[in-house]
Amino acid sequence: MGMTIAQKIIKMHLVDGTMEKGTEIGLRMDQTLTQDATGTMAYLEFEAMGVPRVKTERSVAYIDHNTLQSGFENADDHKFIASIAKKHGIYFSKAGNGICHQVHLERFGSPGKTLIGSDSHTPTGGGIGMLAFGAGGLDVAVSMAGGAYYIPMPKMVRINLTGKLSDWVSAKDIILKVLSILTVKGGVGKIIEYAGPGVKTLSVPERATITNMGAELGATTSIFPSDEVTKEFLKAQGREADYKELSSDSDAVYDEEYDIDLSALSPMAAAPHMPDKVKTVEEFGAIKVHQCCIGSCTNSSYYDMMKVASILKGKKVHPDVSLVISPGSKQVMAMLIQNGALYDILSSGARILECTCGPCIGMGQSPGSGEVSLRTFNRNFEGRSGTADAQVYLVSPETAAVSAINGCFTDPRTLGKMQHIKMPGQFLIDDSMILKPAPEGQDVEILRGPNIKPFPIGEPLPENYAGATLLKTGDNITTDHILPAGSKLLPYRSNIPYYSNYCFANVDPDFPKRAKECGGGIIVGGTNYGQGSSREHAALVPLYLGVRAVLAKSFARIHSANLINSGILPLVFSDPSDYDKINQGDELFFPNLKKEVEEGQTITILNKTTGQTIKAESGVSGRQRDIILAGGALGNAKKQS
Ligand code: MIC
Ligand code: SF4
Repeated sequence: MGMTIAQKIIKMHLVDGTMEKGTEIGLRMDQTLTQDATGTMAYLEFEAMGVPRVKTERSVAYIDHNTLQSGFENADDHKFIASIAKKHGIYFSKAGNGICHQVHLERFGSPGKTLIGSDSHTPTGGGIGMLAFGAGGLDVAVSMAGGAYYIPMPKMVRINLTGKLSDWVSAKDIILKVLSILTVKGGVGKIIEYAGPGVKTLSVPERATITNMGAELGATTSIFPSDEVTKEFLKAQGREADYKELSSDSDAVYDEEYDIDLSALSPMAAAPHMPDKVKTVEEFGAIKVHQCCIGSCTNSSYYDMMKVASILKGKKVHPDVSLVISPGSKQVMAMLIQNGALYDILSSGARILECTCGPCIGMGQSPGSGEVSLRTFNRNFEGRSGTADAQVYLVSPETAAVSAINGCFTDPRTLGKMQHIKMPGQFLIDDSMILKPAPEGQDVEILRGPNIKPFPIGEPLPENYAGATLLKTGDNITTDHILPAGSKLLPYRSNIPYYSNYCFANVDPDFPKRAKECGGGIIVGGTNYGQGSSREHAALVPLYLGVRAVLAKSFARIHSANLINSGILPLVFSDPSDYDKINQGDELFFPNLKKEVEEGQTITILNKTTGQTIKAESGVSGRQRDIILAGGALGNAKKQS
């Protein structure tokens, strides 16, 4: 039987298990990446493993999320990461060099290779034919140490692209269309593969926009074939030697197939506060706009910026709009300066930010109260911008730029004829902000600032457990709900005790106090609990506050793995309607917890407040069972050593 692209890469990297749908497989990771907001924790965990040198082909540490350095905390954390990188064989991309996913695509991404990153948008690498996964820091640390990365063998989905995008319709509109079909839960447990004659009409950055937002589908990852377009991109980056052709076999079997005719698409937008609340820009009408932000790992490539510059050239931003633009990398910025496009952008009245995540993760540029912000980013979760009642829409760079000029939501097709942007035959290559590690064996001092506090380690699973329902949430709770980021909190990613004061801050600010008073307990959630980012802090902080289990209708993949790694048990209601049998504050009792987990049985839960019985499944693999029983992955590793 023929194979899909993903199956071929999986087969070449399989070190544990068999490629049977739903069963756990272990994959060798060729490359790893970290960013600063998750990196400190990942490297602390790597240090705890006692491995002197990374065992991957290439590992890179990026500083791109919090570069404000508004206090000593970040500056110190960045020094810690730099010194760890130097010592252990990791390349270090300095603050200002660009957003991890954009730089990785430009300088390191390689078709057919596996990549794991402590950031949920690592699947951006799928645009260049990599099998790239977002994961918690601990899983990345294990991969750096040479261990396998475990996932349930995913289902295969094929999205068949035909036709060609019309003028003013872009890659962002394709992925928004996919989100409107599959929703934010539709990709869970699946790898999305793009295929068909439409593929060759899309450049590598356009493909990367699409695979980037596969994270918003909840997909395990997304991937494009590697073809002549990929080869040209790599050649223009001076890396033709990294090229490898990749395509699926003609008789490959997919679990689901969808067709999208690119020529039939219109500019799209996702309404507040979910990436799948998609309609066409036209359908939204001329809503007044206060802010437009162009950038993020989704839409900050040279190609995107040139399209924006061509729209802004000779025009002025509307007096009531703030237009902020963050090019994705130093390479992009330098090329815009060199060819004069930055002048066109600047003269329009746009504000230029550093080449970082910036407003995407709430590092400034929070909109005013109730204001409308159009963003080319990938997430518009409530409060993520830093303003609780801001109305954030996700749009393409074209829609953002033209709306910034008009002061209201505008379909870019109203601009008439479009100037076509050509991909450069040669990118400007200057890797001077990527520092090479020290030679093996060289003495390197690790610089550890006072912001780095010890992280919590879970306790082995008790025979039975009694605890209060500390919180009951609805569906689609994001990690931004569980643990907000933004400029005020991002400096404390290495300081779990401090960060814990903000757990569920935008959902129920009393949660941390209540959790401490009750001596810990249980969280009850709806469907897709923990969607969004890969931040393992969304598990480590609840662990610090004494949370022992999360009982939900379903979980997002990365968060569920992070809970297990931390030693918190993710449990799924056997009957989803049992969700109604628990109220916040109810006392729950798990009479045979350890035995039932050990034996892979259904878990019995007694609601002592109402007298009702509830059943739940732990659904963990044998490997995960050992981790849970030991109280988390680090505890388990210690037990084994
Ligand atoms: C995000 O987009 O939410 C982040 C910030 O990049 C996160 C990682 C983090 O929380 O540090 C992600 O996507 O994994
Ligand atoms: Fe950075 Fe935003 Fe991309 Fe996350 S989604 S990596 S915060 S640009």
